[in-house]
Amino acid sequence: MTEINKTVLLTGAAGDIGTRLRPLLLSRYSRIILSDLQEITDLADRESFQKGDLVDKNAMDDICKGVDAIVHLGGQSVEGDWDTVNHCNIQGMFTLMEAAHQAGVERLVFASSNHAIGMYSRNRRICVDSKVRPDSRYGLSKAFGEALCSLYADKHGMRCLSIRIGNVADKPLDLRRLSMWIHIEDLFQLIQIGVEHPDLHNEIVFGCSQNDRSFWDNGPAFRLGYRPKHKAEDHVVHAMTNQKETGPDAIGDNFQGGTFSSAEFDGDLERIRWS
Ligand code: 15L
Repeated sequence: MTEINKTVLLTGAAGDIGTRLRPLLLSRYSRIILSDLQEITDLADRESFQKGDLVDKNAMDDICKGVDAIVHLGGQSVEGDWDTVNHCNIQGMFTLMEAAHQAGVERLVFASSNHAIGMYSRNRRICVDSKVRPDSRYGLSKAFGEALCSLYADKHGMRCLSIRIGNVADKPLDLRRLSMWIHIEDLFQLIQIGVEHPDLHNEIVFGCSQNDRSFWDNGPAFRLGYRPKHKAEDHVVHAMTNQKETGPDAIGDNFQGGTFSSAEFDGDLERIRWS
């Protein structure tokens, strides 16, 4: 891949997706700044590490200096209590965004999540214009992040891409993931669109590979040039074998968000199932 001269900041770099992304980012961009609360020591030549708490404005101001694009994976990546989700994903992302704006960072790629729309029935095929329907406090924080991107794109001219990531793994893990799995190389393709596409203003796309059972119409991603290479159906035996072991979830199996939707559920299943 041709290397291009850009400094990319990767937040949440020590996590699973961050670790998978590092070699791909290195294959394309000249300088990668890795940031996380957990120290990363196995640095490659063009990688550097800056420890930073997302809610620490001084640290974020420092980290954003000289950065062309941010790939924001950092924060809380699963459901948590409100204080945790609020601290990491609401206050943290706001602090990062403000620091990025003040430092003149041109682009931000936000790792949003399928859980921003997880209360949709699996019978529904939705598009990015469908209203948000979070399945958890975590999903709610991702909807906030998408709105924050909209604000900073419209008001401050930042170019933003929110990727509603399904599930990143080597293979789809179960029946639900056959609909929303994404291979890391396909995710990287979407990230490249966020970092490089000349006409990007603010877009939301679904982060899924070429999945026959997708719940999502990913038109905006395709219009931006996304051409996923990996297919969930190639791993159907693996996914269904795992599914048998997991067993049913009477509530979660109705919803796109799965166990995130069924956790703490005491709503009216009949009323929402078809809405
Ligand atoms: C997510 O947003 C989480 O970060 C990840 O850990 C998985 O739970 C994924 O969604 C999923 O829905 O499979």
